[in-house]
Amino acid sequence: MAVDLAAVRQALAAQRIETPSWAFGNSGTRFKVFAQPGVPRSPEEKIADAATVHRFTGVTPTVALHIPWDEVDDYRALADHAASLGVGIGAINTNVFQDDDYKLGSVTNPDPGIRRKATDHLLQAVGIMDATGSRDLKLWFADGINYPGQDDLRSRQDRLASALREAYGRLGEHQRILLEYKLFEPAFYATDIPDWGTSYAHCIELGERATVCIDTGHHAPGTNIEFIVAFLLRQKKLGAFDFNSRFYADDDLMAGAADPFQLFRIMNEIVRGGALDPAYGINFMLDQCHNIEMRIPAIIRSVLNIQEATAKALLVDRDALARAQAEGDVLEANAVLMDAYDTDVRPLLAEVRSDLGLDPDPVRAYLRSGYQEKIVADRVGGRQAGWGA
Ligand code: AOS
Ligand code: ZN
Ligand code: ZN
Repeated sequence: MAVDLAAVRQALAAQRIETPSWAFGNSGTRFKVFAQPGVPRSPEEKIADAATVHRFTGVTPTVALHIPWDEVDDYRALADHAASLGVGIGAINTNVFQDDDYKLGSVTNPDPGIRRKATDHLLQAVGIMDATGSRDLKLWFADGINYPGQDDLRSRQDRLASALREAYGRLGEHQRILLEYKLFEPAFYATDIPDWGTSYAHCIELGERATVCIDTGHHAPGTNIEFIVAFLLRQKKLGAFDFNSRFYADDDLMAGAADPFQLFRIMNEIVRGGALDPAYGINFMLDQCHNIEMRIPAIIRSVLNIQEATAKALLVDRDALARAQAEGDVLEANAVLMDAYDTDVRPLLAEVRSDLGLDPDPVRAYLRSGYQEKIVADRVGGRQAGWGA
């Protein structure tokens, strides 16, 4: 077997996954938000929960913020607070979708005053990155239109390009833009960045520090996401993932819950492209909402699901695969891939965790730890993540 197990263990120990601050707060569908006891009352408490996830997983040392959901007076102090708990501030997510002004769009709005306001928010987010030391400005625009003729599709692209250019121009040398796309919702006729191709084209226009963010829930059913991964890696334009699971649309369920095979195929392309190492620069983030399940163990579970998909991808016998592919041996090539996918990697990951001084079963270790009971007792009057707030 051509797989170097020591190297696999090392790669798994070095893997990094970023947690989203909003996943620690209450969230729901548009029908109901079911409040959970122990919900964080402040950005500081969300960061404490993220630090707890890192304490049990060992691979989640950064937490993404969402502005203004995580607005504070002193961002440097917030970063210091995070550091004191053993984590760092990750991507800064902007919010140009929850204000009445944005009914007809944010940076693509026909009203120049509203475009200015939205663009200023992007610039403000870069200021927050300066204070927190964040590398990534993550942009998702809810912009789009509901009816043919409602606005001019092409002018909206021009307005989008000009706002992006301004934000890009404000970036420091080590900062980047991660540009997310989404097929539909909240706009139902045309979204201004509906697919990876649109995001990719805007990123090319901007320059090398603008890259595409793939949210796994943002595609039409049946989309071959691993193809997008392979293509963008080849073009050096893949910057990040928002991992989550979907059964229907943008469900934001736990990563790896709906289709672990798809997650494996995605991680297989990542490994094939040599892009797993944090030094490569891809930000592997979660973007999830835990509406009915306990949040912290659900986030830990999601991390474990990604680790399992990654371990399987690392176990693919690349030499055997290349040989079968070169010989045109369709069945053997598929069998090599499936052998890796069918491996039970849980014992391997348990060993990796033990070597790192972690409990081999992070979900159970968390549930035993008493942290959940403590936050339930301590935190009274927590607030929602922001959706529907
Ligand atoms: C929205 O559908 C997107 O997935 C964004 O990533 C969004 O910013 C995130 O869900 C938190 O708001
Ligand atoms: Zn997302
Ligand atoms: Zn989404």
